[in-house]
Amino acid sequence: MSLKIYGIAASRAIRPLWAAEELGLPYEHIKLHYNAPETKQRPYLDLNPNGTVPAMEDDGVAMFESLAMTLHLARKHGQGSLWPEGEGPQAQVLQWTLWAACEAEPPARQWFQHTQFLPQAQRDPALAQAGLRQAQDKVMLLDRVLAKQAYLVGDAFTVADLNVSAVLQRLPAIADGQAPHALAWHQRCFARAAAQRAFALRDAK
Ligand SMILES: N[C@@H](CCC(=O)N[C@@H](CS)C(=O)NCC(=O)O)C(=O)O
Repeated sequence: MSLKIYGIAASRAIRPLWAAEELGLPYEHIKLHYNAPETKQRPYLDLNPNGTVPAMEDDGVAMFESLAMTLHLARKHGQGSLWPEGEGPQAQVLQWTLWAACEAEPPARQWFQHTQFLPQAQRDPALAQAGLRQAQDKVMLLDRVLAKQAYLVGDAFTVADLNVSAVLQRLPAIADGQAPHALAWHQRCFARAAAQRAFALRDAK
């Protein structure tokens, strides 16, 4: 088995890295920065024609899109654990993953970019505020769901929790003291040994 994950851990590469750690998979981590010129050139573009990180190679299969990578790894190696059994739970994994990508990530990203990521001169406080308000609505939705259950798909951690919590990595700052159920769930996800190992890669050289 050969698994390669391209992209520094302080990027969306954290998502497949976390999934690989959850599944106990051996992998090679190629710590490519998202601003590295190599990401815009071949041979990297053959793996990820978007010129972004992460990219992944699994037994010769090249992939882009971080959340597709976690789903792929979970389905391939995590049957009955990260990838739950049964059509209904599996449908919910897909549902929450697309929700993370389509509904939660855009406003959370807008808020983060206009408060922390972009150079000061490019930040727009109105966009930051609008992003925050929309991201807070998503966190409150999660809070209502997680008031009734410990995890997004039933009572055990699945790749749905990994995907949503990783996309809403900054949920505590977004929630701003609200959403106790979502906050507790987020803490449970990030306290996992595999999450700790993956996030520790951000400090590794
Ligand atoms: N939807 C893609 C987004 C990939 C993406 O935008 N990655 C950022 C780093 S987190 C990047 O490489 N940015 C550099 C660029 O856009 O040139 C995914 O989830 O994999």
